[in-house]
Amino acid sequence: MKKEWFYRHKLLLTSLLIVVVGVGLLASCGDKSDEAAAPESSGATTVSGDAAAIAEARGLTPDDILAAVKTYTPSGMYDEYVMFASGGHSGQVYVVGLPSMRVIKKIAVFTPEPWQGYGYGAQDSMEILAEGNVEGSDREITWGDTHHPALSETNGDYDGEFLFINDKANGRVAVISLKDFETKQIVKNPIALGDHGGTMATPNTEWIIEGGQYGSPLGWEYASIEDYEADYRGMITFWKFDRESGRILEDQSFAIELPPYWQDVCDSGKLDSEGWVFCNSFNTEMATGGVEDGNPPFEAGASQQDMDYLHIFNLDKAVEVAAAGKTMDVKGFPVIPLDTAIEEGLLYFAPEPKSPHGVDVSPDGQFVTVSGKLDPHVSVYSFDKIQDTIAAGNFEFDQYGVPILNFDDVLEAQIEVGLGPLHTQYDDKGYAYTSLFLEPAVARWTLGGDFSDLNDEEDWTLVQKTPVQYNVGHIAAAEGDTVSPDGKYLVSLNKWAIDRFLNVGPLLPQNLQLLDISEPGTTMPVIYDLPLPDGEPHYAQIIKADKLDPWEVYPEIGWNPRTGEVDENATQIGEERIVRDGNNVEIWMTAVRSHFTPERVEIKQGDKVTWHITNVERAYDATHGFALPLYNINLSIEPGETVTFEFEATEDGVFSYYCTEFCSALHLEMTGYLLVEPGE
Ligand code: CUK
Ligand code: CUA
Repeated sequence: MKKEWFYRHKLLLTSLLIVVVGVGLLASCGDKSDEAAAPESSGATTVSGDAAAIAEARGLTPDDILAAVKTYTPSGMYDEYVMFASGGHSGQVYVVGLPSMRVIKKIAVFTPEPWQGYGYGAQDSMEILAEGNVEGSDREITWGDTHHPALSETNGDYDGEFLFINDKANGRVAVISLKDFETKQIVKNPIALGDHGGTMATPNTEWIIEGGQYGSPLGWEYASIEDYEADYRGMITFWKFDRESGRILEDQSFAIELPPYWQDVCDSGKLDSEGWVFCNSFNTEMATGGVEDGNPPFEAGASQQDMDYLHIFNLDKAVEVAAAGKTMDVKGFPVIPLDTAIEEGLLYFAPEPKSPHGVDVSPDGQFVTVSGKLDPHVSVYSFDKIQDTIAAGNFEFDQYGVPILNFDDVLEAQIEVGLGPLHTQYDDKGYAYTSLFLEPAVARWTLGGDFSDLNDEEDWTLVQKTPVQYNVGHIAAAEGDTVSPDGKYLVSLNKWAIDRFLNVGPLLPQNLQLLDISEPGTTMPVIYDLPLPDGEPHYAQIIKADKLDPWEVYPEIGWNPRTGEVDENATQIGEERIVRDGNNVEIWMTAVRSHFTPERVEIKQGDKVTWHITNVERAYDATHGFALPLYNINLSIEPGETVTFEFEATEDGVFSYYCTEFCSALHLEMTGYLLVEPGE
């Protein structure tokens, strides 16, 4: 059957290959950014029949070949886009090139990671991880559940400087510098143990949004679940970000107390709606579980009502109210009380159908798209209508006194897109895209308003669906959260992968599928499958690669990546030394191909050791590792970097330390002895 088909299409295949290669050759003669310098063509000029034969042998269709041509990235050619995908409960972030879908890096964030020497002795990483522990608790938290990466923005466009990400499990937010793709800071939310509506950045990254999820007493003090409505609360936190220091300023941040509905995903307003923030909620029923006591289970109890509440925040005003000190203190953190938020006009609700999940502001800031998991429509709210309705002051109120805007007054359109709509993205052609978890598919529909002029299609109409494999959560479009999306590519972050890859046992990878959305109309093919062998990547953001400008090596020898300056213990060649002061031993070491200096460190059991290593290399990619057995020390020292680690020499014996990166032909000789003489 397949064979027959092939012969019928052989001519088409061959001509397609010839066209494709011809185009490729033309492109390779054309302008190419110096960054994307590819190796010279090897001189082959025609496609022999071999390519068609290979395609036949592999059972490839013309569409497959087209997909390959769109994504195949020869050795040395660079990708056009970079995707930052959450690593879910791996507590990390993945860096993926588009369109090749090659995984380029992972970034350790909430979880120790040995390759990067993150959390295995290196003081800077130990301190960052420790920042994420809960104050007043001696428990160490060594993982996180990352959901929503947010690139820093300038005037609503990704600027390539910083990345933020939340930890849903423990209510934390991390700051990553895109100069070295390393985590610089973790802040623990003092008033909540979990979060979900984070992270999102405001259009100039003044504020990082962290919305809550499961209701709990603020500060998680014990309160009986029977007193849920009285004692449990929701929250949203606004973290002040300081671009110059590259840090969240905890003492300039604040939260707003909310009713104990389960706040879900949030998005920042932009352009027209800049200064406003939108979050979904579900379980406005305030179900408290207890199926074992005869209560409705959560999945039913939290889905009884037809409507939940879109939360609409006036952030600009909230900042003023917080600055005026109209806050209460929860665990040392300023929280605007719910009553104050209502009085000051910081918080409004709009009904939203039905168990909503995604909320996404359109590129012009004019529309807010909400998807109800149990409703086949997306509901699109107009920001202007929201403003008019607020100004008219015609409200109902929920049981906590929060003003509720009339649904029909603020709704712009409802589009039936399919089953289980979750998240929406936008492109440059006036389309919106919504993931359909249950179908599973990605739906393309026309966004009305200013965008509709670009299309022949009707406003607010479903145009097409592309099936994906399988159940899709978020989707991410190129520059899709900015004021000027690029279109071109969309990645479907699928939760189920069942028959897409070889069987690797009961735990499967996630399937990230690349869709080509460059053609208007009804074409939107899947062109690549990336199995991601790690925690579930909930959301991703995709930035044009040329907006990133990371360092190749650290700016100066002795750089401390945490402080962003030369470390006081930076050690140049010739300055290496071991200094003893009582039973404190301090070591200043250098690493360069292919030796550590010193190569022998002799100490006594019980000594307190402080050890600094400076990689004095200036060559790109000349990273050295440092591994010390039994003491659980493992470092990655990038060119120019100074790393410090400390330990107490409780164990005597002979310990070979060695470099873990195969850095030169004599890498195996890059080693040394730590000799710990037994104490009395
Ligand atoms: S969430 Cu996981 S698919 Cu945390 Cu944004 Cu929707
Ligand atoms: Cu340095 Cu191997």
